[in-house]
Amino acid sequence: MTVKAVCVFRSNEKNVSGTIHFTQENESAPVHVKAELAGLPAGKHGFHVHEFGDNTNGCMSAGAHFNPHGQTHGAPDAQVRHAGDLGNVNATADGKAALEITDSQIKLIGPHSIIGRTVVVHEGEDDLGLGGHELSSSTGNAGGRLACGVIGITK
Ligand SMILES: [Cu+2]
Ligand SMILES: [Zn+2]
Repeated sequence: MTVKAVCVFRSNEKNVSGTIHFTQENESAPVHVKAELAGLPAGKHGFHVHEFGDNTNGCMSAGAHFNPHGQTHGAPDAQVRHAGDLGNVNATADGKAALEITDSQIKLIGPHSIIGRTVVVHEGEDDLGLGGHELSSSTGNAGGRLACGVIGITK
């Protein structure tokens, strides 16, 4: 049975807004991700699923990248990556970013479901683990957290 989820970035001090839709048709199918964001500085911004659905202290309470398999950080198309590593969104000069991907590591069904976790968009570009910075292998050195929202189930 198809499972659908949605994440909304609510109004925040940075005025970043957006909606991300996730769809998984069955337990072995990849997840379709469609994001439309606005209010971003032009350029690339790290885009990840983080571990917790906790925004008590803003986006910081979401914890680290969702990493149920104990891997190092990587690109969405890399063999070795955190499950939550969705790469970057790329904002145009008007501040809008659209992303539509299919991903085989995030799940909406089963023990490693991302439902109830948080999507974070970062200030800087995710170097996909290749930047040579000490943070490259944990966060992609993507900088602070611009906006976030909890992933919830929908119909
Ligand atoms: Cu992140
Ligand atoms: Zn990561």
